[in-house]
Amino acid sequence: MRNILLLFLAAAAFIAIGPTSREQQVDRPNVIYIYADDLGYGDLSCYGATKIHTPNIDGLAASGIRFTNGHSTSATCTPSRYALMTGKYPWRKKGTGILPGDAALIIPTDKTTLPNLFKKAGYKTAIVGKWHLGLGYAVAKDWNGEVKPGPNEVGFDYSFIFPATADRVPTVFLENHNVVAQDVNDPIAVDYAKKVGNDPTGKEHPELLKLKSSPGQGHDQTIVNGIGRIGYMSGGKMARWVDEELSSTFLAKAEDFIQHNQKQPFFLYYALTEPHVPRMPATRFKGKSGLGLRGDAILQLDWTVGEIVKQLKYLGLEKNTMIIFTSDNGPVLDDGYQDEAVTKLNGHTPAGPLRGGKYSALEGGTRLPFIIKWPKMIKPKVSDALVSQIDILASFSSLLKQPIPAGDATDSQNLIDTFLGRSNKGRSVYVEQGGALSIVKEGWKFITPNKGAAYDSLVGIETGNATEPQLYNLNEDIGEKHNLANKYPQRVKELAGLLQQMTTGKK
Ligand code: NG6
Ligand code: CA
Repeated sequence: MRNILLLFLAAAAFIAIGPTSREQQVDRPNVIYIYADDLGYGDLSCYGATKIHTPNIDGLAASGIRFTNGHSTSATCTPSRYALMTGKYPWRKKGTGILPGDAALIIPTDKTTLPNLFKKAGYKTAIVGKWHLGLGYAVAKDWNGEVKPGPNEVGFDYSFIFPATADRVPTVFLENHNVVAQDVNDPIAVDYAKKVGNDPTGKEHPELLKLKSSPGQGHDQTIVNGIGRIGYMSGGKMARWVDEELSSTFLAKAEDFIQHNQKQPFFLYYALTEPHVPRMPATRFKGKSGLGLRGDAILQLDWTVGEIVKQLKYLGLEKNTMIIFTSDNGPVLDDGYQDEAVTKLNGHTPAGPLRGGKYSALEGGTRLPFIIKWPKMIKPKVSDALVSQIDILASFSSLLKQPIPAGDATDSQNLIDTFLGRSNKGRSVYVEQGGALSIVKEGWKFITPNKGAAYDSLVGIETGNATEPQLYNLNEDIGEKHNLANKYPQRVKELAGLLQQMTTGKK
């Protein structure tokens, strides 16, 4: 009887998943989206860096497509990630700026998101790494119970994250809904307005710091692992991360997920923290680059990518796994800590030929390394098409044949042929968000006039702000050196009008 039952179950399983699933496995790649944090256009040797060598990421570029005009939507983290997840421009929605570590979730749980699109297509989905899109329903929440909604509610089957940035409290990991290694006898409290508990702060006790904060930038509240953070926390002594172990912890979790899901299509959103501040790589990388801790963190990032590729090869998954490698915003040297990024720069140019960097409306803010490798389908090449992370959602909707309901992901364009190298046509119109909004149309870029300072002296970056209109011909002037607004007033008018129409719906 038992044998008959087993036979019946096996037959039923074959009918249910047999041929279709095999076909799907051939068609459908595993997808690993590797997101660096604050990595600039000029930070990799495959993008022209000569003072630092990144052989593993160069390897992705050599066997895949290296985009020279690939973008995030924004020059900071939260909005870029919001766009990637939702397929909507972040500037359309209030509250999508850089979030504190105790913010509520800003991604809708009832709309199409990148992970739930994959899930609908039968993929196993996971996020490992930095989240920075808020958790729970409100700022006030209990970090000692289940913290939700969060990544699991927006489409990730599995999540292993830290909540915000490496420089913000709480400095803990969450695995699905719970803080890892929490202790009922040492509950965690978090506050961004006032001090909680008795932990020393960087402001009161600078002598306890192993990494000094930069004057005038903050990062001098609760000290964790010898580093002053933004925000106050108490408790959770066992749960607090050690910065030097962040990267290897995420790597181990990513490898576990790949290992466990090797027999079915999976989507892994692997959001690394390098080279965001505080740059505190594993001890074995310290001093290795000669460019200070920022360079060392980039070497750690490159090594990590190499480990993932190695694992895919070992499991026989390399051929049918698509790796997308990019960054959430442009580079910054002094982002709050005196870590020698400035003093040991040694001629390295983190933004390459671009002007500006993180926070900036200039190209350095959103034009980033952007590489896609999928050995089975993609032939190596360099593509100059204008592509954005916001287009990943609609492009996978097309590849996986999962239609997007009306009203969702409305800013995302299907560029799957461009992402797979079958076409060189990118977007014709694109909006970039630095402090000010810019619009690019067919290689011409207009930056909205505004009153902000032209130079942010705290971080040492040109912001792109100017009271007069700016117009650049990016096809000939990638470094935005020649403002052509006076020469082409008609073009300025056209682009300003188009941007206004896109942002306000009015002509
Ligand atoms: C800024 C922080 C900076 C960094 C950034 C977020 C100050 C003065 N600076 O506000 O250190 O944390 O936010 O970076 O607080 S991002 O890559 O996540 O957008
Ligand atoms: Ca970032």
